Amino acid sequence: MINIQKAAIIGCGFVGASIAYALMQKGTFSEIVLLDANEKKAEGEAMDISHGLPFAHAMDIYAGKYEDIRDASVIIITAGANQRPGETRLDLVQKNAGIMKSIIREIKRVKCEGILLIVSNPVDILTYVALKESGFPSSRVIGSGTVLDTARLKYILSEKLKVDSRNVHAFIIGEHGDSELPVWSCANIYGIGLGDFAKMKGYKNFTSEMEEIYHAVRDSAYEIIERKGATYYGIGMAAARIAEAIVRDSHAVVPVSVLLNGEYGLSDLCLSIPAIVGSEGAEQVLEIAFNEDENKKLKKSAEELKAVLHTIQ
Ligand code: 6V0
Repeated sequence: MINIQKAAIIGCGFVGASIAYALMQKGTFSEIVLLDANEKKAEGEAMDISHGLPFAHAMDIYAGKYEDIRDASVIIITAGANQRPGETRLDLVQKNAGIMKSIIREIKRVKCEGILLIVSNPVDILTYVALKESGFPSSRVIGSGTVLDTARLKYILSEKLKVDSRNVHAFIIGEHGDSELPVWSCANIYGIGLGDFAKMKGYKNFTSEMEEIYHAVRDSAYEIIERKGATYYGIGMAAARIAEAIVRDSHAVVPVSVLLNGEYGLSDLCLSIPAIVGSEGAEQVLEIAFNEDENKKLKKSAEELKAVLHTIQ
């Protein structure tokens, strides 16, 4: 039996702890189980986050074992090694794919029936690995994908246009990484086309700004890592948003990483496309009429991901 009010977070480093903290503040769940290969770390995070409860919502946050997560409705996986000096990106893929497989084997051993939300990088590759290893239906295995990149796009657009970021409707698709792309053809501010809104704000031509904004979004992680070594607050809120859509069955449209099955002429890989997310996970992958340039760039992003997928043992 699934307990819809219960979440599990596997991997309690910077990212796992930030997701737990965001979920605690939002009061999304009544029970959160933290798991880490380093048990003391999970215990310490559970203690520290619990001390914020008197200022938030009543719930139970504790360090546990796989047996404790059997009935969790959402299992968020952030475990993974970080790149070490001298290590290539492909080395990291092999290492994190190995970690992901071992975690999924444990999840299967205890017969979890919840939705898997993959956050570890490279997220599209690891979502595919988790899907294949688990044998779960594709709706039950989703990656955080470009939900964070989309938030970055909305934020940067809102700063440029001096408008509330919640009024900005724009999204990023494809790989969560260098080949991702913005879907400018769908971008609008409160229903007003991006170009028209930019004109209202005094821009004669917004095209060069758009290119600059895309680069700022794509390179955000590099810029943050250069300054503070890791990124975790933004993804904390992004993952909490996805978990909230599942637990509240809100049918939210979010650009999560999902298995493609012929949509956009692509199949047998996971990448980000806006999907409807509710208690069943990714209920529907939306087939949107992107323009020719966007379709071309999406195909290129898929090709790059496929090339990496072929290297996984
Ligand atoms: P971190 O702070 O090193 O934490 C990783 C944690 O995983 C550590 O506490 C480890 O002990 C734990 N761990 C390792 N192996 C296992 C295992 N087999 N079982 C349980 N726990 C294990 O890294 P950080 O939290 O900064 O990042 C975690 C992952 O998130 C990395 O792969 C990042 O690249 C990725 N991010 C993904 C983002 C996204 O948008 N999808 C954004 C930021 C980071």
